Amino acid sequence: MSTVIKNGTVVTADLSYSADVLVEDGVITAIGPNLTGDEVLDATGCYVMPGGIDPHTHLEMPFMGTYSTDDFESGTRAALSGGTTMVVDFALPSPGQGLLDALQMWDNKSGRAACDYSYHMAVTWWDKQVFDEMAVVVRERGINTFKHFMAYKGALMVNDDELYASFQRCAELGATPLVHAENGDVVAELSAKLLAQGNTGPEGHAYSRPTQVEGEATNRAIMIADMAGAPLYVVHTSCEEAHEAIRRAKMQGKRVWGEPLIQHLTLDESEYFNADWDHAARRVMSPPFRNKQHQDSLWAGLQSGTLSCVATDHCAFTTEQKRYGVGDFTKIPNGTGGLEDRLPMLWTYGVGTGRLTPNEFVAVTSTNIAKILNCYPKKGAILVGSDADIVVWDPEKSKTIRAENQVSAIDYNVFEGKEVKGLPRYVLTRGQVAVTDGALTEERGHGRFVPRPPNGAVNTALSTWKALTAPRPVERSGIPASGV
Ligand code: DUC
Ligand code: ZN
Ligand code: ZN
Ligand code: ZN
Repeated sequence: MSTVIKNGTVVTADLSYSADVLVEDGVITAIGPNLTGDEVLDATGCYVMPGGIDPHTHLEMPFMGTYSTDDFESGTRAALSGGTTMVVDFALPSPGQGLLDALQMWDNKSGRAACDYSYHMAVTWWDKQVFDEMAVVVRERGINTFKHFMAYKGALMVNDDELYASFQRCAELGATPLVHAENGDVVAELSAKLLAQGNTGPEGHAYSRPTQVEGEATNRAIMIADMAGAPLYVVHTSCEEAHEAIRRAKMQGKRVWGEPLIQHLTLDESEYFNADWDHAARRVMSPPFRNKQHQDSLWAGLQSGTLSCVATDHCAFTTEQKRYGVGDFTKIPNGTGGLEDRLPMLWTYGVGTGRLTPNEFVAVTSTNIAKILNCYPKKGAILVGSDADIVVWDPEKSKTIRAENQVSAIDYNVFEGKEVKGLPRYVLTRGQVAVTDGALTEERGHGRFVPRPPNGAVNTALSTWKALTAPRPVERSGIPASGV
């Protein structure tokens, strides 16, 4: 069976042009005028773009005494409904658990995925088993990214010696380290102090994680990656201090990428302060929402290219789960949703306001991350031979975001009431039509794992000084008798 998408404008990261797109057996087989196929999808007035790739989700993740509520089924259905055709989830070993053991747990969950997916492997502790298994993860499982938490002290956090060891191992294996960059020691101190002062409400979460904790950790991670000879991908960059560190590193020729979230781009800290308990707690995530100046910095980063990809960190908890933290903000499960709203929100607030071109939109929602993660042009492209992960985007279609209409399994939406203009007309996942005029027609379990081999192109050492200062014994004529 073949499907042809007719009369649309193909929009990729670098080109816009009129053409039909032919899909056969899940793959794009022709792009050009006057194509025919068994099934015809009308794209008149629409943009034909690579489906979105969300590089940052936590589906059915054990976390803070509970599990995130959207699983691989509801999460990937939510993704497809909003034009996202691939998610990259974090396989998270509990400290002491083997990496391969954790991967098995994730494999047991991901069989229900309706769209394609991949994993980042988290390094939450360090010893020889982790060192050895990292090679298996890269070479046999096709995972070339390792995530490190610099926060969540006493749980997921790794220290600087562990970061340095793991980053070096990534460099050896041709893998890319990722960091959640917040100074977990300072967060723990500030949290304890706030609670002792009687600040127990959700706003305490924001006070406990000022932008400095993120700026410091981002800078530290960049320097450690530099010494280890590894590139670095910084997840959920939310503030100017972190963006500044990334900008500076890029200007120095270091291979560092920053990933703002759609939540940080469009929602601000007033959500914690001018709100009732449930409203504020539902928006507790790490890093927290920031003020308008930080938002402006993130938009400037997307416009200038110093920030590379827009993600969601989709980690959805119900109101009931959020209420575990009544009386102690440190017990509110951290996380917000966004999988189905990322593309419409970024289009509305990015393209609709003139900050981004449609081509830049494709770059930051799909193509850039496909290249960084080394699954381009299978994903992130409209090219002959690419997977037919396609969104037919209607720039005139609009809606008001309402939790009662969402696909996600939770009972609220952090974007409630926002008007979005720009929505999918059709979404194809490896050629299968999963959305028709906004209605889901996806197939449970259609999703396949996307292997990502080591990426020689991006995995070059950051520093040129390393070559000049490689350790070698220095020949000296005189040896002091003792002491100095
Ligand atoms: N931040 C969140 O808000 N949730 C999941 C993990 C994280 O780092
Ligand atoms: Zn994180
Ligand atoms: Zn996350
Ligand atoms: Zn299928």
